[in-house]
Amino acid sequence: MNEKDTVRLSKRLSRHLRHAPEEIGIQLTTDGWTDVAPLLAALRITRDQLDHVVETNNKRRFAFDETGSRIRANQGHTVPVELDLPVETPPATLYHGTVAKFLDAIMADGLRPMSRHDVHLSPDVATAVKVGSRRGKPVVLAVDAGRMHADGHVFRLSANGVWFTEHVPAAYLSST
Ligand code: HQG
Repeated sequence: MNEKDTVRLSKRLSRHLRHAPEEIGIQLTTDGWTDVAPLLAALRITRDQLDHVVETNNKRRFAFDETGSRIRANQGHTVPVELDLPVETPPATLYHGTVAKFLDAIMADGLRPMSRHDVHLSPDVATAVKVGSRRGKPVVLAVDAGRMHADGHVFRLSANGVWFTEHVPAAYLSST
């Protein structure tokens, strides 16, 4: 598969493993898994093609279970799933990439999960710049994760290095 086809398949997988499984007639378990065989049939792809996308994905967006017979998205769902991600102590500072038009609302209400399950935070500025760039000229906010953690906020870490928390009150945010 060339790069373009790989990215296209990655986007189809994200769509169906995070947002719209019913569109291709697959079902997700409560923890987000789906059987590989029906997925291959529904997407009309081979196991080799699926393996290639999972292995080469730049953000490790997908993971197989121990048996290799099930797959799930590591993060980013809008359908209800319980990923049971581990609670972890965050680094002192995390980052959130966004765009200027959201800043007034964010500084009034803090960071909210919007359509996802949690607020997504990045471990470094470069990653946050990429996240913000999806929507326009990126603006990166620093999150005082050390103080949030000390104040009792819970942080979870995905298999691909994205940090999650339920809400970041504006008092923990600053510009970078
Ligand atoms: C903004 C991609 C108004 C928030 C990325 C963001 C990430 C508010 C947008 C992952 C707000 C939500 C998630 C508030 C937050 N008022 N706007 N109170 N609080 N916002 O896409 O973080 O490539 O749901 O700043 O790389 O942009 O899909 O979240 O702009 O890891 O794997 O509301 O998606 O990963 O947008 O991105 P999103 P996000 P993948």
